Amino acid sequence: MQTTPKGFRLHIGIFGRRNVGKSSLLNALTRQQSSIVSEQAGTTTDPVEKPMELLPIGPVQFIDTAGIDDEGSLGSLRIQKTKEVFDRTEIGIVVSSESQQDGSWTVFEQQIVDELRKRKVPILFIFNKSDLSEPSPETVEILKQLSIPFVRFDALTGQGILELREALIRTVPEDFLTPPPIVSDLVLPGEMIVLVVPVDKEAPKGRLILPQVQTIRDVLDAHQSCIVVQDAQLKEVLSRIQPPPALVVTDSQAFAQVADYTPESIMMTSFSILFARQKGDFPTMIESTRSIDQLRPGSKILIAESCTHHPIGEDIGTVKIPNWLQKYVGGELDIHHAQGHDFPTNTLSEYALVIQCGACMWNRREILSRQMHCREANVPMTNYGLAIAFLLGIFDRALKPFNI
Ligand SMILES: Nc1nc2c(ncn2[C@@H]2O[C@H](COP(=O)(O)OP(=O)(O)O)[C@@H](O)[C@H]2O)c(=O)[nH]1
Ligand SMILES: [Mg+2]
Repeated sequence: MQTTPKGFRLHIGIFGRRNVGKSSLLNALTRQQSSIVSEQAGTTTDPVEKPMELLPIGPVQFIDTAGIDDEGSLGSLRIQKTKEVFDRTEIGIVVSSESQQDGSWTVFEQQIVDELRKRKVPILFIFNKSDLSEPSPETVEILKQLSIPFVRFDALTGQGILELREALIRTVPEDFLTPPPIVSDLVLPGEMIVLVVPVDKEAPKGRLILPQVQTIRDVLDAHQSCIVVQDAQLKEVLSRIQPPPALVVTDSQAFAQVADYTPESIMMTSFSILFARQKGDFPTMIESTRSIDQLRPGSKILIAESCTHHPIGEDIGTVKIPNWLQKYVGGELDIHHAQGHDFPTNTLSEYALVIQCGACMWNRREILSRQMHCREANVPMTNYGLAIAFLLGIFDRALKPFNI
């Protein structure tokens, strides 16, 4: 269970003011001391992430956050960290309690609910400390108005845990239960797919990377078949397979060469483009890619990479894409980089374009959130595969398999 990649887990964020019992609730759900519980407000600092198997949903990732009402300079840093959690949350648990000062509904609950609703994240409201107090009719009325389900809970004894679990399961978003296929719907039953996986010095030793493995698994799940080759073998393999394969999927690094080797009659795309469809709002990302034509020398570009790996040699994000971009635009660009969950949401409007990596380790919600932030700031956002295809002049060809 622990080896399920993070991006597959349903991310459940736990939000609320300090001392309402967020950490206690997480501990009651996981029956382990993963979060420090304290009578002193402000004990949880960084978000605590806790993976578990929540049947029948499967693997989930709980994220316990610091109180949204924290004061002081350290507090504002905690609030910033908590706000980042909104972007990867797929279900939002809002914990409150009638026994808090000011009752169970304050500007803070309103603020949390607003953030979650803005992202279309389903919400479950918990009246915690039900051993001490009853839900107030006023808060219940607000929740009904907003169509937010709620349960009563006592995190100290676990009273109400069954109702809480059931309510959580009812709140699971549909697209998590049925994620779109990666590649298997792009070919007909019986048609062959060729996957091009260059093994260069950036390839990890002795294994394949996640998007490649996931793509192979998707082919197998659909009872289809594929051949995996390096770019240097592609030409020879294509000449040998009869009937010819329906689709070639390549690592973006080898895009130009693979486009060259693959006859026009065979469809072709990249792993990264498959993941643009799986992880984000694909039509919007395609449209945004075309704005590369509006770039001018000096334009400010943000290249966002989800993993914090150390770049080796001709790294795609730090060397290759900047080179292709500057060649296309015909001059120097002002290129900036962001890594991991850091994303400059406050200064996005300064950029002319955001280019996001395939984000294979991330959940769909986080990519959709980034697209939302970009839309709000009026900045087009594309991804590595789409941008590379565009820059190499094979954009339409790489999108042909998707029929859009
Ligand atoms: N009586 C009662 N106390 C609770 C309940 N849940 C949490 N507490 C207590 O409230 C305090 C704050 O809990 P904690 O989980 O650290 O709150 P957090 O700041 O929201 O993470 C602790 O002293 C807990 O023991 C509950 O359901 N009933
Ligand atoms: Mg806490």
